[in-house]
Amino acid sequence: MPGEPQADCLFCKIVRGDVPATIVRETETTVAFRDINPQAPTHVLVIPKAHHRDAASLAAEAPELCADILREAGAVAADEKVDGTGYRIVFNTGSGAGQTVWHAHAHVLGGRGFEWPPG
Ligand code: IU
Repeated sequence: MPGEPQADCLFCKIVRGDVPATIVRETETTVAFRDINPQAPTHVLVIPKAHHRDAASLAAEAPELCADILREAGAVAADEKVDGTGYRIVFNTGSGAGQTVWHAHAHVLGGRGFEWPPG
């Protein structure tokens, strides 16, 4: 069932506290924690506590959580003081785009310059 916790999902385990993570923010519906392999001085992942496999599934199955994630991404950027210079919110969606963890997540990247188009 969409939204149900998955026993073998790494991010569901982080939500449950079964896998350690450096959590920087938490709400009733979301958790934000530092990426273990940071690609920028600020690299935080914002995830829904409910399990949805990617951003498109999340939008279809629980659209209200998309707003929660974007609101938290902005709060992370403010906490990290990268909101003034600008930051990037990335949802890798599908393996061809680099998604490796099949639990929807927003990367919040900041603290350095960014190029367009992205790599
Ligand atoms: P992706 O968009 O699915 O590739 O992002 C998954 C991210 O999860 C990636 O940046 C990893 O470094 C990160 N990550 C993590 O923070 N903690 C972990 O235990 C594992 C992956 I495995």
